[in-house]
Amino acid sequence: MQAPASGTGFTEDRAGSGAVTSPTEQAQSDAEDEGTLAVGSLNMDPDVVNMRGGGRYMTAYLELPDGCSVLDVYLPSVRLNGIVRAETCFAPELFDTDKDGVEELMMKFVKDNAKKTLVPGSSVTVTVAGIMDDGTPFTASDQIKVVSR
Ligand SMILES: [Ca+2]
Ligand SMILES: [Ca+2]
Repeated sequence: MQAPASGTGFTEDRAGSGAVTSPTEQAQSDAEDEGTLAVGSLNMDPDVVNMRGGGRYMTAYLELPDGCSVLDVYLPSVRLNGIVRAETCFAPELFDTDKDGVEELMMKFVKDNAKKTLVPGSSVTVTVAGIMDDGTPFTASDQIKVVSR
């Protein structure tokens, strides 16, 4: 294997960054690295989804870590379980469903579309992910129960 020639610093840096960056260095670079994934927390409502049940929407309450405002979420980028788009017809509304003093953004997903990504089970992971206005990606997951009757 041949070492990268001088002048290919960009490639060299990219190749090395994953292997040699310590957690401390990673944290220090967060401010300037807009690509760092923000892992938030998610509260789905309802907690139990009936595959045959009614209701037009599933509601997701998204909380993001310190330094990220949920109001900066770029809604058209948001997907539930990688597929289902968040409805963009609702004005942003903030709640604090877990009463921890950090506000959550409410998002709605068409239930019939969300069901296509679900299988019955007692602990089914629902992930909501997207990007912020500045390009920072975020993800958050919750567990719900999915029943088939
Ligand atoms: Ca819930
Ligand atoms: Ca909260």
